[in-house]
Amino acid sequence: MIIKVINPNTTQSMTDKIGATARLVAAAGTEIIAVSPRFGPVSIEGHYDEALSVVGVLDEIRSGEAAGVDAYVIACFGDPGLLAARELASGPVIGIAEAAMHAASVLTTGFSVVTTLVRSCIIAEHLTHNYGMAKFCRGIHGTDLAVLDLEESGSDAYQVVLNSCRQALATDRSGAIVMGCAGMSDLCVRLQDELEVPVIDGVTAAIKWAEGMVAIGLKTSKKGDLALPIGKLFSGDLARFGK
Ligand code: 5HY
Repeated sequence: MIIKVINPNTTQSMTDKIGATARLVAAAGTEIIAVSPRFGPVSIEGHYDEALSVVGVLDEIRSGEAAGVDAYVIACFGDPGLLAARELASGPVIGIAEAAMHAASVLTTGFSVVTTLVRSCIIAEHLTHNYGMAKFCRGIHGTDLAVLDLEESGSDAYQVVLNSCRQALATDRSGAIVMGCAGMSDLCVRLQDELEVPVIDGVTAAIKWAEGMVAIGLKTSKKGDLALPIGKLFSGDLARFGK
């Protein structure tokens, strides 16, 4: 099976890291294609960035459908464009926030999210309600690390995230940590060893979930709101997205 992992920001080093993390857990026979859109923001740290990243995500879904991709992972913790992507896709589309929260909810009765900027915490909070995970989410904590700080080798990002995880576990009385950024996917194993609680990365959780659904023949429903988009004219820069 082919799983296309879409990093909605355009930072190739982060896409390469996300791809490497995904390949570490992918089953034999699963081909991982990790991509960034050809256009969009270098990082997503708020509503504006997220809104403008969605067209790039949809462009990658469209080319994936033409290439016979079996499933997709949207590798940004805001799960940008998730429902619109499901309209276009025949196979399952999983968001990393959705996957991480659901995985956490079967491992503990209360988890904490540790993410990047404080200003993007509200996006995660909205998702906990959208996904019915609010009753499991005991707190969302911003480290005020910029997303691209996670790409700086030699930075103190790991220590900042570790300290924030420790504080979250104590303050929230939670039993697990959900990583609130795809750029943190490579920190999980080490954090889990140090914290001795489950530390859940959405990239790996989404890969295993997608693999499982493809393996049992499940596809996105084309009945109702996730049916293929209605063909119509789009103008200007979006003209090529129309019929
Ligand atoms: C992410 N931004 O996973 C989110 C994290 C965040 O560019 N990749 C990004 O801060 O919302």
